[in-house]
Amino acid sequence: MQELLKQIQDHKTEIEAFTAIDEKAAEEFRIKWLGTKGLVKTIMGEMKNVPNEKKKEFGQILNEFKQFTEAKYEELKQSTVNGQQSTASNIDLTLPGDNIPVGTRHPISLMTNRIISIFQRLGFAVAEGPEIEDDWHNFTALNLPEHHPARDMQDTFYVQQNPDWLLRTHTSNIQIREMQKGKLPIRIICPGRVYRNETVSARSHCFFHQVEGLYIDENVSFADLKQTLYFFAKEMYGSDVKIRFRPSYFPFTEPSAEMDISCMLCKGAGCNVCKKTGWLEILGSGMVHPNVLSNCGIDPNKYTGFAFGMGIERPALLKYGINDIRLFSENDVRFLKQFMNYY
Ligand code: 2NM
Repeated sequence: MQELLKQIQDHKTEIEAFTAIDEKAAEEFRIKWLGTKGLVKTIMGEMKNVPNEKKKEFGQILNEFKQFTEAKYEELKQSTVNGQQSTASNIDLTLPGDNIPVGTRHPISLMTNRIISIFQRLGFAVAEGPEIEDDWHNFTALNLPEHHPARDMQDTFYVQQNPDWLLRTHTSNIQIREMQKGKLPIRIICPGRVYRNETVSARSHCFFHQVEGLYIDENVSFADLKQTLYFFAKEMYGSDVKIRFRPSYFPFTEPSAEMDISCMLCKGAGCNVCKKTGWLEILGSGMVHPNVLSNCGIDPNKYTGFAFGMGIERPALLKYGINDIRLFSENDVRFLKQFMNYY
């Protein structure tokens, strides 16, 4: 009889210490102890060996053990509801949850991501590069003559300790670095922050954001440029938008063109935003100048390519109805949180 009492005590110790991490573990507990071949049944079967005068006493002990095991199982079941373990079975699961605030994407990131994903669908890959750049990658390689006004201290931020270094004035340095790697064809889209020494106002800032693109292969033509940018504009601004190309000039492309879309506010009738022209300028583009290709070690007789560039701030102002470019860099949460659920 002592042996039976000890066995029950050992079982209780084991049961007491048991914890279940999920519903499956709780079910395993039930099968082991309370199942039809479980240990509670087995130990109940010991009653037949108990002498008659002890039967009442042992009956009580065994009953109490059974109830103890059943109570433990109920507790395990409760603490593993929905497949999760709660540390205490007295947690009130009906209480409202903690409010954990979610961040919002910056409107400049939203705009950049939209542009990138359109070009990714055409097979362009995202490339990035340094914001602190040397004069050669920012200007010389791009066919900018020695005395071009962009190189002026007035327009560009130079690093004081070393005037060969500057803050990039466009993201073209990424394309230059990519071309230098010599792996062709190239089809890249290059987002990033750029810097120009301008007076900060509601309309312009000393840093802003750009997306540029580059496509180089054999037989890339101006028709490819037009059709790619045409597709982009329709995806970005809607299929009913009108598009026009105007001849332009950049030192790094020849020929060069700027692309306009019909003003989305007045639908071409003329308003303040489009300065009564009915058109909005959205990007610059052109066939990469042969000098730029050879500066980067690419044979301009074998390869041709087109490039384009656009600012992010202006379209973002238009799309989201913002009237001051400085809001983009002030990190005022009252401004930023308005872009909750935007894409
Ligand atoms: C623009 C307009 C036209 C451009 C050219 C190049 C490079 F590196 F391939 F020569 N990158 N970006 C380019 C051409 C940029 O922005 C208005």
